[in-house]
Amino acid sequence: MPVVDAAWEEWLSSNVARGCSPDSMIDAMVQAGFATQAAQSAVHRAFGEPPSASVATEAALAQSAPRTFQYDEPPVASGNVIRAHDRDVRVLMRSERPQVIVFGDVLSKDECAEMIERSRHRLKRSTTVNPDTGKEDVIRNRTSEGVWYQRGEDSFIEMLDRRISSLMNWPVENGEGLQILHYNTTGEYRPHFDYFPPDQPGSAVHTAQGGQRVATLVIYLNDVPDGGETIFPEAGLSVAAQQGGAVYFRYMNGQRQLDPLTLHGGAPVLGGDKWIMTKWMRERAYG
Ligand code: PD2
Ligand code: ZN
Repeated sequence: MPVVDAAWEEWLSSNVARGCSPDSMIDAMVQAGFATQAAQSAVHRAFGEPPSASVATEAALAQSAPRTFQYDEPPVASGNVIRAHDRDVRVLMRSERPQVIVFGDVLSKDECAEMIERSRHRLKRSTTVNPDTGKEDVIRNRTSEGVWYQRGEDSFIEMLDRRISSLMNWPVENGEGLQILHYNTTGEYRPHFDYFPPDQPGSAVHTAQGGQRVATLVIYLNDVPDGGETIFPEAGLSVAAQQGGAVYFRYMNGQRQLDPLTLHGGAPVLGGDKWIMTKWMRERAYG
């Protein structure tokens, strides 16, 4: 459980000295697992402001310390091979904290090629959710192009939706439509959370329908010659893109807590290009 120990005090004073804004520091502490009130209180103190009446003492601070994320059982089946609707999928690696599973053979080579060919002419520059407004912005930290497919758009997409839902063991109705992303050489997706941060005003627009995102499956549609790994910088994990393989990660538990260790990104593509297909699952039926 994060507490404002000597290391955090050092972090607070050096960020104040570097001229960081209080809001950016509070955001960073919340992302590291602190309760918003505890983060606000520590940051205001670091800026030399007197504690407000509502968050006065160290005791109050300790009490408002966040409950750490509780790792409950993920829904994905156990075993080394999982029957996913119409296909046997191999489990290559499992991590418990954060909950990450690497799969092989989620799609065949032909299915990967078919998804790429269908998508090539439909690509549009990718957007990211603006945390303040909830609107989609084209921004620098996501250099890729993408296309969305409606759930069950045709029989091929429907089969993939069913296979993925079966593998993630989460209802097909709770899934967002599949998204295809294409990165050219140098393209990347800087580290981010796939969940909508509850303390950011723009998130409400996105969670109004279907609730929070609970888990992601990123499927690699081609072998990337160099770079382009999916990275989890807080966990020190990196997953290489191999055609037909996939990485699953789960960030919301049964108590609706969110796991900050699932911070992840797409590392820069150093050679060739990279195609992925992503499925995000929600708490409830979506769309
Ligand atoms: O391209 C990836 O590996 C990647 C990494 C992180 C994709 C996403 N996130 C995403 O689409 O959310
Ligand atoms: Zn992501």
